[in-house]
Amino acid sequence: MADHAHFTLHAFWRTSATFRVRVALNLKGMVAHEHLINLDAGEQHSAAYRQINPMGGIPALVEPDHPPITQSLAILEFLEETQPLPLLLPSDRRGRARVRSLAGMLASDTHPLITPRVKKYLTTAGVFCHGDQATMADICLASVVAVMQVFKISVPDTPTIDRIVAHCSTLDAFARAAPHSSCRCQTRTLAPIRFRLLTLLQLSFYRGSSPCSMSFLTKKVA
Ligand SMILES: N[C@@H](CCC(=O)N[C@@H](CS)C(=O)NCC(=O)O)C(=O)O
Repeated sequence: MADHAHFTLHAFWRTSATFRVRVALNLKGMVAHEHLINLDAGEQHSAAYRQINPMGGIPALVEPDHPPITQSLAILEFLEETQPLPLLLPSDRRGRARVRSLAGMLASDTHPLITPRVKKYLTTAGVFCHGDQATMADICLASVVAVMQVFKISVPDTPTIDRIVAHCSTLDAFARAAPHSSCRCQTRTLAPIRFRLLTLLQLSFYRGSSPCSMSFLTKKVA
């Protein structure tokens, strides 16, 4: 096992971003000393940790005498260059682009709403996310919740999100754009569509098709 124990990984047991780095370290047979940053106790906001990552997010990988590396995907790229085998990126450039695209989608596009600082921000907002009229932030928030409702996915304990979205839905612009209102979908079609969505998302990873395309949602379910 390669000794990279001079690396310190600022980590917390529960987080997906830390998990990504741990798996990469394990696959590459690398060892890093873990330093716990207790997110529940708010240690990510301490002055000492803000020196390491001013954004207050974990993970951060620190190598003595070098600037800390934040952002889990940047850390994975760094580990890939430090210890190339086994490869975490395909050897062809199109394959690399596809894997980076999938990783970005999973780590960036789907990650943020559940992380404490975003959740906290959204639980201290007012009628809207920002100020007293709907902004792009409300449009984006409502869009995520609208699609989650279509697939009957709920996130408990988000009263402010619920309040903002409920308020948005009283506005004509939001109500007319709602999935059920614009496509006149029938509730009974949702279960097989949800199944198809999950299955196709899984299969697309193995077959090389794009999991981002929504066209399959409109196809008739056998
Ligand atoms: N895009 C960053 C996300 C970092 C991040 O938000 N980490 C979460 C834990 S998964 C965190 O530190 N949250 C602390 C907070 O929001 O206060 C990455 O992939 O490293």
